[in-house]
Amino acid sequence: MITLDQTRTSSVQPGNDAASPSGFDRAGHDSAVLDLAAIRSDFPILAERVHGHPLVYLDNAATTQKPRAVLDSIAYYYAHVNANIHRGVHALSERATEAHEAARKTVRRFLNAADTREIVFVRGATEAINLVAQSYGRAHLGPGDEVLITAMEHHSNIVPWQIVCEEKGARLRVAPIDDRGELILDEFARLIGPRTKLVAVTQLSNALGTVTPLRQMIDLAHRQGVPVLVDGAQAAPHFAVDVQALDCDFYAFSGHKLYGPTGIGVLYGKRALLEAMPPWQGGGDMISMVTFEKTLYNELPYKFEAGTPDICGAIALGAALDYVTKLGMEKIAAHERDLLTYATEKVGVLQGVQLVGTARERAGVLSFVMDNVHPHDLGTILDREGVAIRAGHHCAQPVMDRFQITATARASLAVYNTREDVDALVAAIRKAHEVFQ
Ligand code: 7TS
Repeated sequence: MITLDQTRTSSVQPGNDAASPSGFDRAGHDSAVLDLAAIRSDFPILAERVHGHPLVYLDNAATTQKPRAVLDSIAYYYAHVNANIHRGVHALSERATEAHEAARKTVRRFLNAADTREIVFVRGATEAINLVAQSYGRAHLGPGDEVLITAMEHHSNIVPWQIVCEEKGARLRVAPIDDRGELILDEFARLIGPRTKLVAVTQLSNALGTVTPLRQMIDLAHRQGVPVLVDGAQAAPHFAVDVQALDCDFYAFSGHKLYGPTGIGVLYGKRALLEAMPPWQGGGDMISMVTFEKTLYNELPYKFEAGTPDICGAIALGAALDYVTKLGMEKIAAHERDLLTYATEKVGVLQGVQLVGTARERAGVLSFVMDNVHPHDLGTILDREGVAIRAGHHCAQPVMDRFQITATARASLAVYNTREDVDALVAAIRKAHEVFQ
């Protein structure tokens, strides 16, 4: 078997788990366990300067930066492996196929799925959800049927359902959230009824940072025999996911928010469900036999992978998952929890600043608005200070409507962020406040 991850970076060397004697956790507050200086040196882009300032990258919910292990895996693939998969009889094609399938096994382990056939490579969370909507949704929805989502979904987990509901005469139901941005679980439970054919919910809101009570939601749906799709685009980068323990029926995530490249993502689906679902795209690789009269479809997961996939992307995603697994998802979660608490305390008390999304369970995301300053202007001023955040509706316009705002400024965290990054954010917000007063 070939391996594409021979370049192990310093932060993931064995025995490197102790707090750094120097660097970012000098005061022991960033993380008791992760060596943040070593981790940061794994990400070459963090050495960039922006408008004369060191880059402070706090737009990780949009996309994360990539560690050298991922960059090297991409370069190695095109220098030593590149060929099309599942079809060549030659050595390179075998190498590419083997590496691609090894990446699928890595994803299976990462999600703790029962079977590699349950792992479908797609372009990202958006495509994963569209796949389920177009395949499962079209097959199961009829007039008067319902799909239940929550009021904190990203557009990717709203619009695909609207499209299929419109086509089938089905109805989209929305479970409300409260003023903190928490799901109102009783209302959610009440909305699951005999017409509900699917529940599709986020595990972590990209606009509010709310972590949803997913186990309870899945139990409530399953009690009524309704399958559950989880949008894990924001959650999977921040804490360990176990699809068997969750007992979710589908789980979607994007590689690029998890330190992997853009253009690759994953749909996990329970095997029995995937087996029964029709393909959604036709083409090469998804068939076992084609005549003009009839086509037999390939076995799982290839039935859902028509055409030449992003081979290199899948392999590089495998490298990204290996990277975070070696760091330890528990340690990543603990570090980011500490950092979010710190950021919430520091930003929450700033003059003229209101946090948007104050759920008791939050991760990775700090959304806020500032008196008299549009989030876009705030984002621009922060950028001049080298601080990258996102401003806007975050593709979650219904969330903005719920809070009667049009946009927020959003700082979002990754494993390489430090208290120094948060301090830079705070200083830049203070500066913006001065400019606009
Ligand atoms: N679901 C959630 C919860 C998301 O936050 C996003 C992207 C998606 C789905 C779609 O992921 P994609 O990789 O298929 O595009 N969210 C964001 C964001 O918050 N800022 O930019 C993209």
